[in-house]
Parts: sequence; structure tokens; C-alpha cells
Amino acid sequence: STRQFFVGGNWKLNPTSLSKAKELVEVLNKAELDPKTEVVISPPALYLLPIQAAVTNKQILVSAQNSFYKESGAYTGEISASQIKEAGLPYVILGHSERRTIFHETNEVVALKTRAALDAGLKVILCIGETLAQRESGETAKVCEEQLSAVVKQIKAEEWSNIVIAYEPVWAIGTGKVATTAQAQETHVDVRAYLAKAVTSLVASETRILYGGSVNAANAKDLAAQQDIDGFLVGGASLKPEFIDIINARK
Ligand code: G2H
Repeated sequence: STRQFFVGGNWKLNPTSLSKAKELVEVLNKAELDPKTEVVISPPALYLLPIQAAVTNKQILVSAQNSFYKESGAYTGEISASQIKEAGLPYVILGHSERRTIFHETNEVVALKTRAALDAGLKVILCIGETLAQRESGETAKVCEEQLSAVVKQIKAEEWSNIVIAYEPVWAIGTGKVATTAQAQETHVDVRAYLAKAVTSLVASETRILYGGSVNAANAKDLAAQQDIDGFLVGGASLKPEFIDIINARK
């Protein structure tokens, strides 16, 4: 396929100081990274610029973790997509389950943010995924479709080349409970089928779908070998040296 393997490190609200953040970058700068992998790290907002300056390996791109859907105005505490673009950052993560759950972002808000990010010229790592209760009641595909359908309404087919989907089952996030390779592959197939139906078959076959949720060096190789898993969004393990092994999972 034409889908380049992608590994993103979502640092969330970590680490606890800029010097520790720079140490993480130092390790990555010196590492041997599979040149075929697109590598993105996503530090907290206040570290974006110093971390971008600290990256010497041009293979490593830097992403914001969130952006707002308005360009300016009375929105205390927010950061606009165009500010992120102006800072030279290529990517933003949107719709992470922590944003949806803790900060009450609806599917519609995530879709508006995606629209605004694309308008500003950013690429989007769009997160979707079901809760444990939803999986247990057989609603996984339906929930993912609803989350995507809000975005589909806002986006033209040709714009999907600037979106990477991250499927992250909420029950697997930071819990150490990784989805089985079969569970992940199966949901990725469902997401692709939905894109074929709701957008186009080309978008379905060309859009990268990452898996996220307790990915580590031990489980990455097996997941990366699945036909419809095009990479990972990594939280906890992206703060450890094993992030390099995840980047190299297809080597
Ligand atoms: C899912 C993932 C990163 P973790 O949130 O997006 O985090 O790998 O710690 O489960």
C-alpha cells in the first residue's frame, strides 16, 4: 500500500520539566530510526517551540496536542490552528479521548476543530474509539462511525490525505490492557469500510489508521504486522527509550 508507517508520541501532560523533555529529544536525536517511518512527537503546548528547536533529526516532526476552532477572539486559554501553523508545526492531535471525556468535547466540536486545523494548513491526527461499556454492548463500529461521520460532514474527500486516524479504544488507554491484534485489525477494517461507504474507496485505502492504547516495545511488532494497522499513537511508552523500538517495529 501507499500508506507510510507512522508512529506518534503523545506526551500528554508530561514530562514535569523542560529539561526532562529535552532529554527525551536527545535520546531520539541520537537514535537509529527506521527511515521509512514517519515520526511525530507531541509535547505539551508550552514546550512545543523549545522542543522543536531541540530536534536535530529532521525525520522527527512536532505536533500540538489540541487546537481551537476559532482563529481569534474572546476564548481565554485557547490556541488557534493558525498560531500552530505559524510556529512551523505541521500536525495537531484532535479528538483524543481525554479531550472528549475530561474536557467534554463532542463529535461536533472535534469536527469543527478538524475543519479549522485543515483550513490553517495543519495535518490532523484524529482520534476515535469506544469505551469498555460500548465494546461490551457491541457498539464499537457504530461509535467509531458516529465520531467519524461528524468529521466527514465537514471535510472534502481530497482533504483526507491530511488526516491520519488514530483508533484508540478508551479501555486500552494507559491501562496496560492492549487490544488484541485481532480486535485492533478488525476495528481498523470496519473503519476503512465506513470510509469507503461515507467518503470514497480511494480515501478508505489511502488513509492511515493508527492503533493507540498501551502500545509498547513488546506488543508493537505483532500489531504492526497487521494489514490495516498503519502505525501507532503512543502515550506512556513514548516517554521511554522503548519508543525507538516502536518506531522500528517494521524494521
Ligand atoms: C492512548 C495512548 C496515546 P497510552 O491515549 O494516545 O496512550 O499509550 O499511554 O495508552
